[in-house]
Parts: sequence; C-alpha cells; structure tokens
Amino acid sequence: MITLHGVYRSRATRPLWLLLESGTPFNHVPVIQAYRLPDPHAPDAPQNTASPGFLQINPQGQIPAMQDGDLILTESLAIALYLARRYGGTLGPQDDAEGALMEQWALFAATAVETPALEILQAPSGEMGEAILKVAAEKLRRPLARLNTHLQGRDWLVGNRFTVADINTAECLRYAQGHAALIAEFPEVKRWLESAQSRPAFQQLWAARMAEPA
Ligand SMILES: N[C@@H](CCC(=O)N[C@@H](CS)C(=O)NCC(=O)O)C(=O)O
Repeated sequence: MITLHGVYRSRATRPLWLLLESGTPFNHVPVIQAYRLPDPHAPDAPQNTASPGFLQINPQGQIPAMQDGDLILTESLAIALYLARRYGGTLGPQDDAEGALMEQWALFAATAVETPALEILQAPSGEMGEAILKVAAEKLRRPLARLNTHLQGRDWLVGNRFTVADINTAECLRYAQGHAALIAEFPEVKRWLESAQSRPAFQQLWAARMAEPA
C-alpha cells in the first residue's frame, strides 16, 4: 500500500491529485509543516516535519514524502511522475518519448515556473509587494509564452490526453493565479488551467484542502 505523507495544504497536492485522478488506494498521513505549529516538539504536537519519526523518512524535514514497499521518495514532482508511471494508466507515459516529455514539463515547472509563481503568491501588499509582483510576472512571461504556444490547438500538454504533465505544471502555476491580469495575457494557458481545475479529482482535492485548518 502506498503511504503519502503531507497535508493537503502543501506541495503534497501534486501526488494527491494524481492518486485521486487515478483512483489509486493509499494511506494518507497528514504530516504538517513544523513552522505552522506553535511548538512542533510539544508532546501533544501532531506529526510534523520536525518529528523524529518523519525525519527518518525524509531527513530534509519536508513534505511530501512517499513510501511504496521499500521505496521512499521525496520531491513532489518526482513522486507524481513515479505514481503516474507505476499506477496511473494513461496519466503516465505510454512510451519513452512520452516519458521524456513528462519529465521535461516537470523540470520546466520546477525551474522556470515555481519560484516566480511563489513570489507572486507570497508578495506582501503595498509598494514593495507591487515591485515584487512586477519582477516575478516578468520572469514568468517567457515560460508562459512557451506554454501558450504549445497549447495552441491542444487541450493537454502530452499525448492529447490529461496526464501527470498537466498535474505537475498546473500545480506549480497555480501559485501565480492570483495575478489574473498576467494569466489573461496567455489565453491558451488560462483555458488549459481552468479545464484542469474543473476536473472532479481536482475539485475533490480542493475540498479536502479547504477542510484542513488554514
Ligand atoms: N522541492 C520540494 C519542496 C518541498 C517543500 O518545500 N515542502 C514544504 C511544504 S510545501 C515543507 O515541507 N516545508 C517545511 C519546511 O521546509 O520546514 C518538493 O517539491 O517536494
């Protein structure tokens, strides 16, 4: 049985979406970020990223982490890629070229999208926040232009069907979605992101996330 460690309010959404989308049974351990707790070492503290038991699974002290038999995997995008290949059916690659493309989009999401998208999410209000938003949006324009071009005449990123490539990329880009004007500059990206997020598995994921304490 797969065990997925990490609350819904974290990057665990990437493998969790994959698991829900594929209907794969799993055991969920809602390990929470230590920094969200007043005292992560208190005897009654919930299982968190600083708990000794969790540090044995991921000595880096970060969620998500996955166990499948003897395999322990960290890195949300790598976990989603593994689950897609092993359990995801058509969510995963059907040949080597598709596998390469799914890895390409995961690396694209991690290296070109996630950091500026998080800068947008975390920008404070006020003048300094405005300056951060402007720089982050500018950093995202080239990757978004590339994504927009790729999506012209296509519904999904790889193989003309919804796959792990869409999950990983959409989840990294979600952080920037609050910058509606930026996303609107790229209509194919907007259309694709909205259709990914209207899928029942995403809706289920989002409901579970909203049910967790903020
Ligand atoms: N690159 C890692 C990043 C993992 C990460 O930063 N996780 C956050 C939650 S989204 C975390 O565990 N933070 C707690 C901490 O860093 O102490 C991944 O994608 O899995």
